[in-house]
Amino acid sequence: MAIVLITGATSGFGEACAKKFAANGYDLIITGRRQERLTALQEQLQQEHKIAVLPLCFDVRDQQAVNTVLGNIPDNWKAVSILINNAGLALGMSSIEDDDVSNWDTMIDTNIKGLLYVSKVVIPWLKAQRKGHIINLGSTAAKQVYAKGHVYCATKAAVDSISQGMRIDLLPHRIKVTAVHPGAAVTEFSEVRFKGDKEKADNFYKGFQPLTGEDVADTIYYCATLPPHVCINDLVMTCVQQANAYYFDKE
Ligand code: NDP
Ligand code: 8X3
Repeated sequence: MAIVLITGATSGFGEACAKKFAANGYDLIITGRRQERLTALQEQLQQEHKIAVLPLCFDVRDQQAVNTVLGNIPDNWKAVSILINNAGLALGMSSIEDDDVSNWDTMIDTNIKGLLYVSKVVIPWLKAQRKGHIINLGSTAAKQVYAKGHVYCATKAAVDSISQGMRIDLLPHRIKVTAVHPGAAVTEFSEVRFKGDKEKADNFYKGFQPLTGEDVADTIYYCATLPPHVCINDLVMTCVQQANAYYFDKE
């Protein structure tokens, strides 16, 4: 069966994608920094779906770790069909002059450079097969900037641009590139953004019914299973109470 490599599979969209693709018989490479979650997901999916799962624990910001860990997997696992570049985060929500430089560094290093490091290793594997699909997680924040979103929005705009560039450069190799841009979705995203402040995280989702990880995974699965000659290039999805990155109709 085909192999899907999902970065950031220890929670949220990545975990939901792992479950969706596993339920449909795909073998999986799942990555993240939390080994115990990777092991638990591996055991669960292997048992429930009789598929093969390779868990890889590394930080996408560490280029050497990305190269070593991914580069050293057995050759049969390098026949990846679909790469889902999902690992990412927002940190903080302050006016630009009040924000911490370390938040900016982490977001830029993870959302932009991490995605590039992983792609750099995997693209030759896809090229060798003369087919494949890269699915990058952008955001509505790639399309409009919201107040106090500055650097996070910029990292997702970069994902949008990188996806467009990848699509052009990989066209001769028949590799599809899809950027999926979800709006507000309830995952661990806001808890991470507000550094464990559960009240602030919960408040973010008050007054509207956000997307779920499963909504996004279903959409990614749809994009990934279209006929070989069809590619969705750019897809923006929101819950019904959200019109763009900053405009909501809350109760
Ligand atoms: P979660 O916080 O639930 O999941 C994020 C995942 O990324 C985790 O598995 C985490 O794993 C992984 N990750 C974060 N930093 C690193 C790192 N340095 N190295 C390796 N893995 C890392 O958030 P979501 O599922 O919501 O977010 C997934 C993607 O979707 C992100 O790119 C996010 O920006 C984007 N997005 C989210 C939206 C939302 O409203 N939730 C909307 C639009 C886009 P671990 O901690 O184990 O390393
Ligand atoms: C994540 C969605 O609205 O918090 O990209 O920016 S939002």
